[in-house]
Amino acid sequence: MTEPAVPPVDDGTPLRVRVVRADRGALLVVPDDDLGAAAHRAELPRDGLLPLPDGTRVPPTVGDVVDVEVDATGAWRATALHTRRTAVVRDSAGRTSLEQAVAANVDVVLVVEHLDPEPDLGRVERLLTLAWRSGARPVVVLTKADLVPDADGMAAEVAQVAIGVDMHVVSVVDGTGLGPVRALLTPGVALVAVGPSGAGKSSLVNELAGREVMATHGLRADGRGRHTTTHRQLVPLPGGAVLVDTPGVRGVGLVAAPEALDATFADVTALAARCRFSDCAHVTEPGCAVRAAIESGDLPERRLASWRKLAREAAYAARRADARLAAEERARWKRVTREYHQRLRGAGSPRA
Ligand SMILES: Nc1nc2c(ncn2[C@@H]2O[C@H](COP(=O)(O)OP(=O)(O)OP(=O)(O)O)[C@@H](O)[C@H]2O)c(=O)[nH]1
Ligand SMILES: [Mg+2]
Ligand SMILES: [Zn+2]
Repeated sequence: MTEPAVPPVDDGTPLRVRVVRADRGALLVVPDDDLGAAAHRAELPRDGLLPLPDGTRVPPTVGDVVDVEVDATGAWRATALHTRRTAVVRDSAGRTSLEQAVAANVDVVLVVEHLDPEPDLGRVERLLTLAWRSGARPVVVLTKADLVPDADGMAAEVAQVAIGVDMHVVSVVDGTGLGPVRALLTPGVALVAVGPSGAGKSSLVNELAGREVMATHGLRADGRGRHTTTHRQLVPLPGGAVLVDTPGVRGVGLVAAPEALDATFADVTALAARCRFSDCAHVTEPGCAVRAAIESGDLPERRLASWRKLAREAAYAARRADARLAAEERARWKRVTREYHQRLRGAGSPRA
């Protein structure tokens, strides 16, 4: 991109940088103490992975703190990854890993959902679970308030599935609710916006940045459908906060997250704790507090169904992760055994 805002390091001390954008072979990075500086390219090792302090090698993601060194040709090379304070992680069907880190070291996850068309409560629950699991604080942002007659009434319905979560109703067209969102942007804070394609994530990012950083659907003239944003990018905002814009996804796979599910479905878990049987399945058991709440209208039936669906999915992801671990362990033993036999052959016949 542009010239580095910092002098290249040549005394062997690695430079601490933040990842603005992560592509296959290289990163775009800015100095960790000057996130508004011009981004610089940093090469990745051939396998695209960097070691964490514990030795595991993982692909770096947007928001990661990385060490870079300058090689003889003056190129920046990423050498190591700092431990992630928080990580937004989704299930990935990829062959090389089961999980994909969407963003690292964020403080707030903005769950962005449109009011028009109608908000999808199941999606909000799913993204809230993703947010709770990340270790960052979830905040719901309902967009396009200008397009609906009763935005607050709709927000009240969404609030029922966003327990203990702050919510903002906004419009970038008439400026509704932007003040409270701006109030989140304190110096040094990092946010990530997640939500469906067309929800208005990039529009919000541009509004907060005060300039056109990300392309939005409305500006595209080529008539192509949705999925305007195609890569994740960390955008510096006025006042010293940063915000990661992400491409909208149709379905975000959940990774195993029992505690995160408990947080998202705090109402269901609180009721379940009062069922007569501790292993109550909330179907026909006597003394089921969950069924009682559904019958009295205190708990929407869809809430239980939604909780079941996500819990099943998380359990499936956990089993798959276990199976993968087991397979890796078998492969490791195969390798160790083969090497042992090769050594034996090389050293002649083994002694007892
Ligand atoms: N009326 C109205 N339209 C909005 C608002 N916010 C965004 N839009 C429009 O919604 C469309 C999609 O906005 P984007 O910001 O590109 O949506 P996105 O979430 O970034 O979508 P992807 O990049 O595909 O994930 C654009 O045409 C915007 O102009 C709003 O508050 N009110
Ligand atoms: Mg976008
Ligand atoms: Zn029960």
